[in-house]
Amino acid sequence: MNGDEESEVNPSSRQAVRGTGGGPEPIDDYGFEPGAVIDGIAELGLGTRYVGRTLRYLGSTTSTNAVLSVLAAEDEPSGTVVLADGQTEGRGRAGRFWFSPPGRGIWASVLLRADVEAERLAPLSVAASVSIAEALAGLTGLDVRVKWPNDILIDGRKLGGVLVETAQSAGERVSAAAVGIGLNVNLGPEELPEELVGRATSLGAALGRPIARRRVLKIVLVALECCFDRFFAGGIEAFREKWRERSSLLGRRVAVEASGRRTEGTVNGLAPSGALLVETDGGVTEEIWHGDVRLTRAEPG
Ligand code: BT5
Repeated sequence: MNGDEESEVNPSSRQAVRGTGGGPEPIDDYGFEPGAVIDGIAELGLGTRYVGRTLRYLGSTTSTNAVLSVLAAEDEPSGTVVLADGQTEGRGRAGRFWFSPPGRGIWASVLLRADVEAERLAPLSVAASVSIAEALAGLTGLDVRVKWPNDILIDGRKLGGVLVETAQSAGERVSAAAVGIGLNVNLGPEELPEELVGRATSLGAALGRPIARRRVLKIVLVALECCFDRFFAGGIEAFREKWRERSSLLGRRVAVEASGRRTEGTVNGLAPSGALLVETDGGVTEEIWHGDVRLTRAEPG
């Protein structure tokens, strides 16, 4: 497949469903057979060293992170990608659901073999969300932002999220992780479940036209390999500058709820550890390690 073809949505003759504009649109097909094991580097022209060398394409599955965790116990190499057309039990952090209908987004997980302390791995979701946001902004020209720790946003609405889960560990050290990526690509506002209406968006909705998942997948996988290399060489430090540029929270008033505790204040940066820095009204800067961050009021002006 050449570059020109990749810039178009790859239509499937199998079925037609509603697209971003609400009218009938062909489903955006990756062009892989369900169950296929592909050399993604050759097939997608990734130019990566290990991410995507083995790409396992599943039609519908429960959760690509769950599938990858099982594969991690076997001989699967680092960089293996499990990609689904749709998920029935897509998950977010803390057991939350991840809406992943067939044909509408990138639902994928990458196996990362490492030998690293769990604490050092924790900010990888921050690094991955920044890297993906940058790549998507470069591809589409859209103002793609990040929200600590793992959200990818456009216009304050959630476009995607990253879920890093330990797949194998011994004591405090992690030897394999599943890096899950969920990105809404051609998901129309009318297709959203009620609780996501007004809170979620997609690339297609923001662009006003469909965009090929295959093309988005390619840049996401390239960005992730680059992210992993930089993260293991320089930690989250290597991403702090980019985080500041892309953050939707910097300088904003927020409330953070974590473990029954509420912190309110103004976000003033990302700590060298990857924690969110929030300056409270008492002038104390607190490091936030976990939790959900909410904007508390509109900024003046
Ligand atoms: C995340 O969790 O944002 C991480 C999402 C990771 C999903 C990928 S898909 C491939 C891989 N396999 C999996 O099973 N998971 C990963 P969190 O920050 O906890 O956000 C979850 C919240 O986002 C939910 O409670 C909803 O409010 C919202 N949400 C669910 N589906 C969404 C969607 N498609 N678009 C935007 N928001 C969504």
